[in-house]
Amino acid sequence: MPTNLPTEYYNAEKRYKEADTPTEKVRCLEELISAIPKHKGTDHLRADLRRKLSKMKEAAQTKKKTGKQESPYQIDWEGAGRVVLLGMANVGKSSVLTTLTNATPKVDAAPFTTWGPTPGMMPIENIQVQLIDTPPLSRDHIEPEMKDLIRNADLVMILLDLQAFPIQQLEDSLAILKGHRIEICCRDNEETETGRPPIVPMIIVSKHDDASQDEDFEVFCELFADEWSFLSISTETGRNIDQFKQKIFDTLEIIRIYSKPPGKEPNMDAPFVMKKGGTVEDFARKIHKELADSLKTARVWGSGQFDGQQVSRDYVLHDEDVVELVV
Ligand SMILES: Nc1nc2c(ncn2[C@@H]2O[C@H](COP(=O)(O)OP(=O)(O)O)[C@@H](O)[C@H]2O)c(=O)[nH]1
Ligand SMILES: [Mg+2]
Repeated sequence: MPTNLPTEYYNAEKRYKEADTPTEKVRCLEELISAIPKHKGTDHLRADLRRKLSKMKEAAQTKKKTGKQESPYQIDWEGAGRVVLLGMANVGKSSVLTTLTNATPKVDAAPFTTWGPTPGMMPIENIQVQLIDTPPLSRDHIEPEMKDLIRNADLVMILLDLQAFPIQQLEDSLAILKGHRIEICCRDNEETETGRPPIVPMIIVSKHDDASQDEDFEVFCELFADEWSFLSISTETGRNIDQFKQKIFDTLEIIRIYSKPPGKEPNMDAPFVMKKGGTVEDFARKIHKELADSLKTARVWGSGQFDGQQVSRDYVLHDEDVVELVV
């Protein structure tokens, strides 16, 4: 075992040992491998971990295929990002899903009506984002697969009910997640106990139906103003729903790129979605790996200095750019 491994390696190793499911172990192994500095002294270690990784990937796959009953947590990734809705019972999680997506989970004033996760697709302008409704947070138990779902989400959302002691709910929700070793922090540069990268949730205050509740919301915000920022919504009256969608779009840090075949009009209805900071080369690779290899140059409409500007493969694209790849 080489001795000069960085701290990230040992942190990742700790997470690997604690991982609850094959899927989570795969993720940790990948982190572990990428934390090893590349030189001769680490060749063996890397080869060893790669072997482990490929075995673990198989295990994760087989588990998916042979599980007697397919787990409700095996949800296909769809759309431009995955948002997991968390919160205590009755805070309006299922209402968000029914109002904003095509899904139909049970909405009920009786607590604990949602037992498994339910996905739905929410349109935001011309893209779709996957929302996943989940069972209420419970101090006693959390499914290992639920932990995976939370840790792997693109965005974790905690809902609080403005009409039912939101201060207490925020404190309880955070304490429960911490208790289950899910590292929720209000900033992404915060250190966590396990060394895992922190999850920075979006906190949404629900059931802010009309102006008569403005004061309650303001008081609540003031209490936590140093740490968190909040958006309040109402699925009942539609209040702030557009802002809610916009906030999700912004937090996902994605851009939409339209592909323009040479000599043709771009298809503006079906953008490719990429991470912010993506380049022309990343875009080409998204379409086809070989296209990225044979790419010579590209033309850009939108963020360029002028329409149809010729740019190189490392040009950084912006939201709603139209790109013509030249091979
Ligand atoms: N006034 C009001 N009630 C809401 C709103 N959203 C949900 N509710 C009600 O709150 C209760 C719990 O909602 P539900 O979505 O099932 O909560 P969940 O347990 O977190 O999934 C139901 O009776 C809903 O009708 C809202 O925006 N305003
Ligand atoms: Mg529910």
